[in-house]
Amino acid sequence: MIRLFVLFLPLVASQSISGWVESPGYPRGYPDEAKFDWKRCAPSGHTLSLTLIHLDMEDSDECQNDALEISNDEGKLVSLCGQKSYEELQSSVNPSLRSSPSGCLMLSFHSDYSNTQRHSGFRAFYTVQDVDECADLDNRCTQFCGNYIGGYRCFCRPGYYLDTDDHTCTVNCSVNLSGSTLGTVSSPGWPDSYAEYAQCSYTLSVDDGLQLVLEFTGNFDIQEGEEGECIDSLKVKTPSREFGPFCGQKPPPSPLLTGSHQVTILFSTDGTGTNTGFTITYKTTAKTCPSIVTSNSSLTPQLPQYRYGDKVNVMCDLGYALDTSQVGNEILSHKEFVSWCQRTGVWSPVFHCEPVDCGNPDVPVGGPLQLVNHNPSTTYKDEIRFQCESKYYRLDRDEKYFCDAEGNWRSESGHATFPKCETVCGKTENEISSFSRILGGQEAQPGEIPWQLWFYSRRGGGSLINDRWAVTAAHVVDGYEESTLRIYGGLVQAKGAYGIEQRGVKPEDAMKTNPGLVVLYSQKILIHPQYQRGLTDVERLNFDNDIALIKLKSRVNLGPTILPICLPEKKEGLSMENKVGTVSGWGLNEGGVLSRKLLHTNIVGYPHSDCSDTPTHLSKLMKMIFTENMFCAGEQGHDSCKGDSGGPFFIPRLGSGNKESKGPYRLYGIVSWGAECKDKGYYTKVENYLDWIKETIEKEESEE
Ligand SMILES: *[C@@H]1O[C@H](CO)[C@@H](O)[C@H](O)[C@H]1NC(C)=O
Ligand SMILES: *[C@@H]1O[C@H](CO)[C@@H](O)[C@H](O)[C@H]1NC(C)=O
Ligand SMILES: *[C@@H]1O[C@H](CO)[C@@H](O)[C@H](O)[C@H]1NC(C)=O
Ligand SMILES: [Ca+2]
Ligand SMILES: [Ca+2]
Ligand SMILES: [Ca+2]
Repeated sequence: MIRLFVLFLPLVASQSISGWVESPGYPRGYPDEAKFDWKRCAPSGHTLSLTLIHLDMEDSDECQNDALEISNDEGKLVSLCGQKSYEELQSSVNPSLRSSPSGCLMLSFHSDYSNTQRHSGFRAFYTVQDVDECADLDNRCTQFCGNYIGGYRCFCRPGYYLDTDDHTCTVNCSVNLSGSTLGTVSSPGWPDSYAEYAQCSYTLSVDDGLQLVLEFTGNFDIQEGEEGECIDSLKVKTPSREFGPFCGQKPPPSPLLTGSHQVTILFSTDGTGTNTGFTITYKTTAKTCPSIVTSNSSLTPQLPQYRYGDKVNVMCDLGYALDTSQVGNEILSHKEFVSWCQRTGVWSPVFHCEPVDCGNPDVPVGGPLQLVNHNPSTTYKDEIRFQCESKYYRLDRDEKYFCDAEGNWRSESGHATFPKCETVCGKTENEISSFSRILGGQEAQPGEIPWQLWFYSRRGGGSLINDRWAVTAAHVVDGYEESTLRIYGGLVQAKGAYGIEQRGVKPEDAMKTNPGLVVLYSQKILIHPQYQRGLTDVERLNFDNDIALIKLKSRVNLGPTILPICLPEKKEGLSMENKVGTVSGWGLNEGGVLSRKLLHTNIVGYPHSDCSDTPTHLSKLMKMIFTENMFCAGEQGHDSCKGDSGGPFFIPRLGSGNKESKGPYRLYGIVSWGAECKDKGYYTKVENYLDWIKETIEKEESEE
């Protein structure tokens, strides 16, 4: 038979846990200039205490000479000298000589150089004691506390278990009720007050075609704060929703249709209160589909509940449409699709209604029309505005456009087409008051007649009528329909043009030294179809319809020296008799030479009777035919002449066009022909060609 002998060793083997400590030489007396330090620490869960049983040292003020100092981890406890009896020590000193739990005590003794008499010193007994953690009301055990030597332990009442923090007593209230379709769930302890520090989780899970329905039966009483906040709380969670937290005395709306076949009931409590909790009866019912299939749409038919197998038409709301990338047989139109309620309570198929997008407005590239905001947002109800690139244009309609529900931009007043930038016509940048004619004319100032054009190669004039078109007389360009004509604008001194035409200066260079000069090129020349083309001067007896349109190669960059003139507003069948206007050009002047400067003069329309057929400039025997498409005008010594052909006759006379009542300048005549350059010239009556001009331009631009 084997016997086991067990040897119990002290807990702290290296240092004994009780014993004596005394001054050097005790009890015979301590020497001068002695120094003695001592330190002991308590094992964990213990304190160390010291009991002085004898003290006999030299006495001095504040123990300056010889002293015994005792301290713990928190600081000095006492500083001693002189004599004290055991009773004195027990009552006033010893109770304080204690370390903190698991802390240390330090003792320091020293003597100075002399003693008047012999002193025996001190003697003390040290020992360790268990800490009674349970005596501390702040011990963290939520139910019972048990002290033992070197530690403590929390205990729980029956039915509770100690949580992993070793202090909290809690209950096992989490249940997995998966598969159960009918039953009850109650707070732990029901119908008595529920457990403290509970974290209950009840898991319910049924077939995915069913939804769980919760009914709160019996009392409902969950601790609530004064502000209505939940101190303890009940929550019901499904994968997609959360109900609660619930608390107080009023049960949640019952029955609670969770819409889900998976539900977790969560109940959590704190350490206070005596409330009784809840009891829930759970059961199941078939799942229903939500009354919304997708946002921004409506359903037909409208039912209070949709069940498995129900079919609905889903129609996107106004301003929303199905994304065109979505495909499926169920899509009925760009706004509508069919969906079915599935057994699992979801709709299928589901397409999404997106806000209608009008896209970036299609503003013609390179034109004067611009968006005020270059990067607009372009979905349903978004707004855009237009502007023109410069002050030389004006919007024909200045209104806001909105993206409508069909994805089109539409104006406030319902227009589907964007506005146009029309050239501002018949206005000069600086109206110069002084003025005077060609024959008997005055020189024009830069920018004074900014619509005046000059065809050097044809020795003729023209007028700019918008940023792309000019008019001239048909006879000026007859035979040149196939050529690209160089046309000068912004010219008052001919030298810029002469440099280009006669000395081979490059147009770019000429423009650098003549800042107002603009060089344009014709793209297409359109002579009036009823003009008799290809006749020689000798053959010609008829200048009827002496008008041509010139389409320029590119948009004119309008500026102070090149601006268009307006056309007459409408055909009024006006007699030009006594109408005063200005004619301008580069024609022969009084000296019979071509002018090097742009000249202008004011003339007056003659009565019709004075304009009748008149001898040609070639022969007094042959008469030029006068037609309704002409008028004649002049003044003694003031007339247009050879070389002025194609140039403008405009009303009001120069210098008065910017005055509100008179302006803008309008092109009433085109210099056409005359017998002699004296006092009467013949002009094409522009008023008669307004329709032809409009239709021709529209036709040409629509073909671009
Ligand atoms: C409660 O649960 C804990 C941890 O899940 C377990 O350790 C303990 O034994 C249980 N107690 C009871 C009474 O069921
Ligand atoms: C509950 O039990 C079911 C089986 O009965 C299991 O599949 C499921 O994972 C469990 N849920 C939880 C939360 O423990
Ligand atoms: C469209 O649906 C979204 C998301 O549901 C919502 O925020 C928005 O208000 C809806 N728009 C309209 C016009 O109803
Ligand atoms: Ca001394
Ligand atoms: Ca203890
Ligand atoms: Ca509570």
